[in-house]
Amino acid sequence: MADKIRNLEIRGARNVAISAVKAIENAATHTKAKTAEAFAEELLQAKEVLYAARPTEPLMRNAIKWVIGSVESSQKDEVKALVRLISSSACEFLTNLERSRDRIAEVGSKRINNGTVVFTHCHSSTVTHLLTKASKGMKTFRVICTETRPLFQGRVTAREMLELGVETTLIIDSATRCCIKQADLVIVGADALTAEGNVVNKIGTAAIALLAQEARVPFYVVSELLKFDPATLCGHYESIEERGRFEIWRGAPENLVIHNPAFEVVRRDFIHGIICEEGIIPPHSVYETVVRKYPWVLM
Ligand code: RI2
Repeated sequence: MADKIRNLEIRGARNVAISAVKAIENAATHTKAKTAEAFAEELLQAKEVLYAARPTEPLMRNAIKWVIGSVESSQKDEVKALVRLISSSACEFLTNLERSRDRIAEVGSKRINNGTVVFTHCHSSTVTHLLTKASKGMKTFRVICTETRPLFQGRVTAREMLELGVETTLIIDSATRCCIKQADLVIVGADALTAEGNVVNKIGTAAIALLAQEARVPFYVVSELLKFDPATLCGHYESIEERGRFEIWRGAPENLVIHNPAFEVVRRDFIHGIICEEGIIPPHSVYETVVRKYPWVLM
């Protein structure tokens, strides 16, 4: 599973977290450990392998923390009982994640009316879930999506929108400035939320936020609160994954330096609101909302 996450067979913060939870559950179910200590050690190893798969994935880390935490805080010492505990906390986590996504769609789809033009970037399953909800609510709106170089995840969004019957326009990333004026709002996903209320998302998002501000188009981020990275509270920067040069130019001259960051930080000043399971909140209140809703994330 870690390999599939690393080579992007599984991608999108949510899908990555779901797969990691399933991998932990699978590892637990197939354990050969005879003692609780040996079982805990196996879980720790699985956690480290998954953590190392992609660095900018706080939702995955929080998910694993929740699932493994059930064993760490348990008094049980029979391995079979601990395996059952992993399965039930994995199931609980996935159910709550699904609920959060539905709640985000319910709240966010109210911002879309007949005739609204939505601008989006990359492919976020949370964004497309929201747009699906709006479309099934019989709203007729239009979507503009960027192709999102170098891996063109915007094409995935475009296909999904067309399948829904939504009028969709695909643009090259560098056409953002000339097209964003047509939009009524920008909605993008998130890979990480930081303690300062900044958002980390696919490379290109910060430029879109700047251009949205210039064009006076409201810029919204949809995100489960569990994308909050508690390490940012302690002064750490969210680490930004650097991807391989071949994604940009296969066969490039060897002495050419190619820089390929997968994500970047969008400063909270550019964000009108974070659409999360607690409603639409200002970015600077992300920390307080996480503390209230998920205190265990900070422990
Ligand atoms: P959901 C993606 O990154 C995009 O940056 C997207 O906005 C974000 O994950 C969140 O996606 P990548 O994994 O969790 O494709 O909303 O590099 O699906």
